[in-house]
Amino acid sequence: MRGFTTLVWALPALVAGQKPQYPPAFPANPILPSSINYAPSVTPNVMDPTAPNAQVVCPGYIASSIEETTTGLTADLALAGPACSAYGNDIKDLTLSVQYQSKERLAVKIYPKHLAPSNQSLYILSPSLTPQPEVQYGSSKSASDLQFTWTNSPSFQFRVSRASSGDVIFDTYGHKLVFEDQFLELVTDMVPDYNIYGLPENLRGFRIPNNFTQTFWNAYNLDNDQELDVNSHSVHPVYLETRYGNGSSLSHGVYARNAHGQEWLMRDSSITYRTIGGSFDLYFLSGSKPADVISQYQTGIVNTPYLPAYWHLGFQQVRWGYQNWTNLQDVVDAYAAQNIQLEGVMSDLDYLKVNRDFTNNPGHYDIEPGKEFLERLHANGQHYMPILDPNIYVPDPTNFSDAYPTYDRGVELNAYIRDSNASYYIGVLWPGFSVSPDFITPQAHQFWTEQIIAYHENLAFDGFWLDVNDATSFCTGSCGQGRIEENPIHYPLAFPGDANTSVAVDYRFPEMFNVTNATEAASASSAMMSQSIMYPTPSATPTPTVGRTLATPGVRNLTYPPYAINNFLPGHSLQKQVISPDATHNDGPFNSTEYELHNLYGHTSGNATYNALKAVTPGKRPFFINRSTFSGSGNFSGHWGGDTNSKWGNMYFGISQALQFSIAGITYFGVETCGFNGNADMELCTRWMQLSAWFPLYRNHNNRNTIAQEAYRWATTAEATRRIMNFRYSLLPYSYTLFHRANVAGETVLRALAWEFPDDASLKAVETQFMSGPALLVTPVLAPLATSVQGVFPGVAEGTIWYDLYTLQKVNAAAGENKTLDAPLVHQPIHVRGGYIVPMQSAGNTTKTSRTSPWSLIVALDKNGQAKGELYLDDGISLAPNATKNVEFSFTNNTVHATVSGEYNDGLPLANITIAGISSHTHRVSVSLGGKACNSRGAKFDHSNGGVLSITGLQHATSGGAWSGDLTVELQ
Ligand code: MIG
Repeated sequence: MRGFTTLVWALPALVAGQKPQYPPAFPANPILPSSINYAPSVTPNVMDPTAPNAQVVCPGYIASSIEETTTGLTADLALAGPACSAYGNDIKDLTLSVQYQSKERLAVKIYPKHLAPSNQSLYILSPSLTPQPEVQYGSSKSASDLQFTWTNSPSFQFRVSRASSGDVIFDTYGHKLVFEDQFLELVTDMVPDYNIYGLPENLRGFRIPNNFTQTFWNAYNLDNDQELDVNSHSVHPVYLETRYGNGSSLSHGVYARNAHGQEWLMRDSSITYRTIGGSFDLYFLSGSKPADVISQYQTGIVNTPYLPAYWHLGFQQVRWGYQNWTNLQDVVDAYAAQNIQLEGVMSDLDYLKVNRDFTNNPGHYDIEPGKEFLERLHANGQHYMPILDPNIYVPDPTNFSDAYPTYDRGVELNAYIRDSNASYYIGVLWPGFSVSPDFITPQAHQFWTEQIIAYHENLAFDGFWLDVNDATSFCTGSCGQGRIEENPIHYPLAFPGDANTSVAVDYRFPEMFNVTNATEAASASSAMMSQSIMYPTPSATPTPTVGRTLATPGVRNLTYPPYAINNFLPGHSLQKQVISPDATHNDGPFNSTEYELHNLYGHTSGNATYNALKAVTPGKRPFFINRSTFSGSGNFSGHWGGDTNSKWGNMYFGISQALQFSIAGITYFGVETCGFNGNADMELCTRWMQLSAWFPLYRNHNNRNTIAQEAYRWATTAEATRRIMNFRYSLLPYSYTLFHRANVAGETVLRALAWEFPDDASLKAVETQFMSGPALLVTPVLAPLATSVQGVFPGVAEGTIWYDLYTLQKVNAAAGENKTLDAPLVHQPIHVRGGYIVPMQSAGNTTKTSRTSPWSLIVALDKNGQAKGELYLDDGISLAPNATKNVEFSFTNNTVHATVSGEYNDGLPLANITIAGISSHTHRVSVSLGGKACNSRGAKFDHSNGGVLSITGLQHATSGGAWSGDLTVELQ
């Protein structure tokens, strides 16, 4: 038994009733020295007061040979003076192309005029990597909402403005254009106190501050993955800007299609956009409401989010440290025993043999018992999704028993990324020295698909979550070169849960635990102290600092480019903890390097995984969530919000993170409920289970070295979870319809208050409340020790009525009032907006059984006594369903109308209609379906709950299927 388990047991009250979580068997591999992970430090440019200012030292460009057409213009741009070589080699001749691509979209591209085919990939981001929209048929300058103007004095500058009002939305006048091989810069003036949103991924507030530097370089920090305000796992260079005035607002969007390392410097009156390569490939979207901008970005540029399968909307449990199938079965059984819905369980690395892809950990996760486990799970309508890492273990060639056919197959296909010496790039990840499939090549896709299909033949898993495609490596450079005989090597960092290390047990608890559980908190902190004394963290050996590198004519410095972005990892180097930027791809003459493609590794590996999963179950929608994403990833993947901490603040920022990703078109998003690192306590976990119940991806995930936090671990958490899941599962028809709207029209599932009520400037920074679709307002409790919460009720000044979803009683709130709402621990305030009809089915224990319940409607009346809503139905699993159904609901003249189109019929009756905000005293209804009168015998009416009319027992009238034809229910 590992020594640290005694420390766990030093916290008796915390672990009462819990099974110990042992780390998985890991052979006593040699441990790599931590020096293998050192990379020289750099000083980020934004912290270097001596760094040259390109706006001062560079000459700018002059435009000539302008050619205008009806859809735009082209011009030559020539460097307007001697090269400045600020942070690279100036490109002397550029091409400008302006395209009025559609009424709402204007594209401005600036790229080198003379491009040798062999270095094309350095500058032009191929449309095969992420969508690049073209001019739409019928577009023209005269029909555009946007206008492009430019000048040559004193050098080339441009503006984008709104045609109707002349408002300038992007303005480089007064600033120079800088275009070097390793540095591009563009500055736009901004209005005072500008409101911009988006630019994921970054854990920060919803409205981006006007003094903020956003660095984009995908990275993963094992020690503190969820640091605020820094670069993270994804890159989406898109923002939404809203300008308020005179009781209304106008919004527009800007997308900069460039995947290089980059920085956006938000300053008081300007934004400076800098990249370390590529070209300017800018898209301006005219809005003019936030929802329009988001939809224009998704439908017009990156493609809309995929439609999840119905079951993806159920709740998922995972933790790092589930030892074996029995352990997973126990979790499944415990959820069932506690009567809490569980749609799926996931495995972390534990299921793999020494962390090698497509294997099974012998004695723990053997295939035969796995098959039995999966059969039981599937029979219950539940699912199993293991983790997958995109790195392949390199076996020790001198040790026959270390053979790993998966690796050999990749070699045969030439499927791996290379180092600059043409051999494979060998980094370090969980299994030891490993290579990485080169997902920009067809052979890597073939390799991946073959492996995934073969693995699925052994074990009928239901999807993947793809991790560490940031692309992580725990050493600097191709460190395994010449050393693979040492494999399987143990990577150089302390692994959470590794015995005899400072991270064997994570003793951290959420804030206020010391107040609510003082004795245990004291025992945890003394245990933490003794662990850190016993196993001190080795102090980092200081690394030399590389001074600012200078531009070298004709050569790019891939690992230490002259402009240093503020990568948050220790030392800031671009080589830190990732596949090094000088690694090379197998794309023939292009010789692409990771320098250009780093931020796309998650996107391309994700795409390969999604396609492989489609091949595994042809015609069905794969379950796939991706750790690292880029613009366009939402079309095939979901995303989890990283290794968040069990802290109240982390839970809080998850809301903003979800809204950021909604802008970016990654709809299937969720965070690690109850927190990943550190220990959750009952209260935090309860509030977090409530909050995440609104996030599309609803999963509870936990690190290896912390106490268990499944929703059934604490009685109060279990009770609160049952209550909120009852809503989540009853509302599945409503949320699935939202997903359908996202898929067909780029609408979002989660919405900021500012998007639903765009003219109310007081909502511009609200990040403590949000909406699920247009009808539901969520006011989560985000602080410890609270029994109430404050929230606003938007639109009240214009007559919007809100109803408490639990009681359907009208909220009595004044315009702008920050109203205090009761929120005891098991309760989360939810409100429904007058004017909306919400279709529901009562919750079963899985999404599948929920789908067999009779229908019910909540009709929440607006100030005119009216409401509307919609419902989309299909089989919930097919990529191209052979039948669908759309139902449009309305309530007018005391009648519910449901107008249907499409052939899908679930045969389920409509049982209940609950109308909120009604005064009439009905005792009879007349129902007609498909034009025929129905017998409504059995209907019951209840007016006893003031202003609410409950009609129950309607099922007899619509027994052949409520939506089998147009339906009317008239109150009489
Ligand atoms: O190297 O698999 O975000 O969910 O549990 C990365 C172990 C480690 C990071 C993932 C997390 C997962 C963990 N992984």
